[in-house]
Amino acid sequence: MRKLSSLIAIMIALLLLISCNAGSDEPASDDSASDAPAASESTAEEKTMENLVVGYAQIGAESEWRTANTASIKETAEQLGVDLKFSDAQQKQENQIAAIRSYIAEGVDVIGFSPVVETGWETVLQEAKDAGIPVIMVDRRADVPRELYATYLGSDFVEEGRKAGNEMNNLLPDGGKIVELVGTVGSAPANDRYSGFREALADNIEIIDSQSGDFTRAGGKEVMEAFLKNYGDEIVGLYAHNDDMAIGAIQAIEEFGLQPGVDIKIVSIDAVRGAFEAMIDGKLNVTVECNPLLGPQFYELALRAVNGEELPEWVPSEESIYYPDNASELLPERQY
Ligand code: GYE
Repeated sequence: MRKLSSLIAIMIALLLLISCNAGSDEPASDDSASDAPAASESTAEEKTMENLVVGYAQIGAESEWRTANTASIKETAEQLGVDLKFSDAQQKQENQIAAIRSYIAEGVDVIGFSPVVETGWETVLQEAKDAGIPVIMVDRRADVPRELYATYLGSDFVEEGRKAGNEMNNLLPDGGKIVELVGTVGSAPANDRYSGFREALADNIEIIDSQSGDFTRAGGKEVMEAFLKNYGDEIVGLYAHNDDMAIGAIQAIEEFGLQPGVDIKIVSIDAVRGAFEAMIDGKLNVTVECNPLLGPQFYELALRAVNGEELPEWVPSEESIYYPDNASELLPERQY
C-alpha cells in the first residue's frame, strides 16, 4: 500500500515537472539559455532613463513661455534621473549649432533642440546622423529632410494663428484696422502664426502694419510705440504672436493714453501667467494656449529613439483658448 502511494506521488511529480516545462517561455536548462544570447544581450544594451545622456540646445530666455519650457526640461530630467547637458544659445543660431556640435563630440545618446529659425540646419543635423545620434526637435521645427530627425514634438502653430484670427473676428464684428507684432523673423511659430491668422481673418479687418518684436516684452513695447506714432487711434486691434510682446505693447498703449483691451482689442498666444493677469486687469482680451511643458513627453520620445524605435514625424501638444471671464478662477491652477 505504502509502495503504491509513493509510486503515485512520484508519477504526479513527474507529470507536474513535464507540464511546467511545456508551459514555460523560459529556457528549460542552462544549456538552452546560452542558445539565446541575442535576446539577453539586447536587453542589457537597452537604455533606461537612469543611464540616458541627453544634450539639449535651448534657444534662449526670451519669454515667460521659454522660461517655463526650460524649467520643464530641467526639472523632468532631475525627476527621471536623466543626465542632461543643457545650453542656452541666447537667441543665436550659431550658438545652437556650436552646442549641437559639442554634444556630438561628447557622444551623448540623443540631442534635443528648438531651432530658433527654420532654415540652415542640414549640415549639423547630417553630422549628428553620421555620428548615429538621434535628434528630436522640440517646440520649433526646422525645415529639413525627414531622415535628419527622429521626431518633432510641438504645437500646431498654424492652428494657433487660425484660432487667433477667429478671436479677432469675434472682437471686431464691424471690422477695422489692426496691427501685428510678429515673433522672431524666420522662426516656425512666427511664420505659421502669421499665415494661420490670415487664413481665418474676416475680410472687413485690415492688417495695416506688421513688424517683428522678436518675442520679447521690450521688442513688443518698442514696435507698438512706433505703430501708435504712425497710426494713432486708427488702430482698433492688435495681434501679438506671443503674450510677452502683448504685455510690452499694453504698456505702450497706456503710455500713449489709450485703453488696452478696450480702445484696442488684443489677441495673443501662449497663455502664460502674465497673460492671465492682464486679462484679469481687463487689458488683454484673449490668449490662445501654447503648451511649454514638454519635458515629460520629450524624455519619453528620447528614450524610445535611442532604443531604436521608429517615431512619428510629429507629436502635437494639446492646447486651449482662454478669456477674461474666468481668468482669475484659472490663474491659481496655471503651471506657467
Ligand atoms: O510662443 C514664444 C517663445 O517657440 C512656441 O517662443 C515658442 C515661442 C513662444 O519665445 O513666447
